[in-house]
Amino acid sequence: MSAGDDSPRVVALAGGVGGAKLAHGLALTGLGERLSVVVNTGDDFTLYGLHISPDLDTVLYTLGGLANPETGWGVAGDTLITHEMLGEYGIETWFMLGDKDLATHILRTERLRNGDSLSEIMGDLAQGLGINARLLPMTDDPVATKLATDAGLLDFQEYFVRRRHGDDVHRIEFDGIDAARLPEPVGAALDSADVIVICPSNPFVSVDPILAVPGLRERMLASPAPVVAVSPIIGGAAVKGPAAQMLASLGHDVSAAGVAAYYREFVDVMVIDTVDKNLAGDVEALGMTVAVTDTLMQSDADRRALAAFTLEVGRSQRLARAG
Ligand code: FO1
Repeated sequence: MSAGDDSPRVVALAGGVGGAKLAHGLALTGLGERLSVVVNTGDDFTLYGLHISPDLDTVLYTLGGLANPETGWGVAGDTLITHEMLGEYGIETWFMLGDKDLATHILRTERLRNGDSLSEIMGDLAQGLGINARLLPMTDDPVATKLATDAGLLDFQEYFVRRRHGDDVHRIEFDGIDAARLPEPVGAALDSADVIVICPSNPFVSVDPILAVPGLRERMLASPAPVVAVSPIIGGAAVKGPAAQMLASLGHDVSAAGVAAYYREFVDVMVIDTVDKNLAGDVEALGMTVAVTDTLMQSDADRRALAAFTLEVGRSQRLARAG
């Protein structure tokens, strides 16, 4: 369905399950191809010779209505027959690849080997699943998130999956980021956006890598679009994943206000959950506008409602700017 010309052009920065859920909510508001989702690729890695892009695939499957509802990642109802056979051979199988999921990795790996870009590949996969939104990798160049912990410098999936993100993180690096080029579709989407949404993703390993792509942050700040962020922290805890633990070990306040403080240089409006409405004053004291609503997404209706709220907040911020 192509969106009407009156609907806003939206760029959403997303990574992980929470990010994919709000990106899905934005798509459910009927934005069609006026929604561009810029996705973190710092979690990408090679397994069994296959190029795995966990955050891109989580957004792909979620917008395609295929995502496993329990985990948020992987394909609903997928089987693990190949996974089990690998185990038969004594191969370490701590990273579970479903049989349907493998189709994505096989196709992506073959096309990368043929010289296609990650952007081209993901665009075709999205089209194949009937997705109108544009699925845009933050870069087509290799970037690998690494985490400095007491157990040493860990690759992302080693930290996140194998060690169940149990280690305290003291520093985070994005290997390859200095050479990462900004894809023109990402720059162009930021330039022409009416609103830019920072999805409720992990600030450190989902949002930061995207903003670290040379030129991306500058294009976002130069864009006339207001930047609206949804807090991934509700009531001092992360909905999913290590965001709260990372806020603590990296020295930030473990709250929606702590996330707001972390985002204050580039976010105009901070959307926080109703349970955190007592923090609204703290967020405003940072010089940010605050908006309070229910941000826990437990259904498609929740996703759509939060997306609509976020777009409305962005619209009124844009009107306020216009004066
Ligand atoms: N997360 C896990 O905790 N265990 C897994 O075995 C696992 C497999 C997996 C396969 C494909 C995929 O796209 C994601 C997968 N994830 C798994 C999630 C993944 O580690 C995270 O979604 C991101 O890397 C961080 O958001």
